[in-house]
Amino acid sequence: MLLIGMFDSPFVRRVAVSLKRLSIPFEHANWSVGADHTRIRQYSPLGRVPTLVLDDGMALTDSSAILDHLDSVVGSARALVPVSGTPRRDVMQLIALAVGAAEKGREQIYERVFRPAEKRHEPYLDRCRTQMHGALEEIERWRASHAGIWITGERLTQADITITCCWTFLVDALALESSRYNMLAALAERCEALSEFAATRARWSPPRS
Ligand SMILES: N[C@@H](CCC(=O)N[C@@H](CS)C(=O)NCC(=O)O)C(=O)O
Repeated sequence: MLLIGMFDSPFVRRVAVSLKRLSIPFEHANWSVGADHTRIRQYSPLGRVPTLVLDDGMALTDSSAILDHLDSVVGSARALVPVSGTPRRDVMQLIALAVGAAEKGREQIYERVFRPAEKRHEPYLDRCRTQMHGALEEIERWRASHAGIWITGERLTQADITITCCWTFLVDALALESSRYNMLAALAERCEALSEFAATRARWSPPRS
C-alpha cells in the first residue's frame, strides 16, 4: 500500500495516523501538490492528495473515501467511525466541521499561493476566515459540554484524529491563536502526544505554484 502526499496536509495526515492506529503497514510517497503535480496525476486524475494506492493497484482518492475503506477492512469492532446510531452521527458531524475548517484554511493559503496579488479578493478571504472560525467555535462548544477523555467519550475515534490533524495544520499554516480555542488545543495536545501522531508530525511549508 502506498500513501501519496505530504504529512503537512491535514487530509493526508489523518489517513496516515489512521493507518498507524489500525496497524496497517504502508509506504509513503512524500510528494508535493506543487512540485510533484505531474507525478501525482499519474495516480489521481484529480491531481489531489491523499491518494492511497492499494495492493491490487486501485488508487483511492479523497481522505473520506480512503478512511471509509480502511474502516470496512478492519471491521466494525475496530473501525474508527462507530457503525451506527448517535455515536456515528456525532463523530461524522465533528469530522465534517473539522474538515470544513481545514478546507477554508486551505482556500486562504491557495488564494495566496496560486493567485497573483493583484487578483486576490479580500472579501472572499474574509468569508473563508469567518466560515473557518464558525466551524472551530462549534467544535469548541461541543467540547465544553462533553468532558470525556476523547471528544465523544472514552474511546478515541476518527473525530479526535481529524480534529487534531486539522487543528495542528491551521495553527501551523495560518498562525491561528490557540488561546481562542482552549478546549480544542488541549484535546489536540493529548492526541499529538500519541506515537501515531508523533510519527506523522511534519513542519508545514506552502506549496509552490
Ligand atoms: N476533500 C479532499 C481534500 C484534499 C485536499 O484538499 N488536498 C490538497 C492538499 S492539502 C490538494 O491535493 N491540493 C491540490 C489541488 O487541489 O490542486 C480530501 O479530504 O482528501
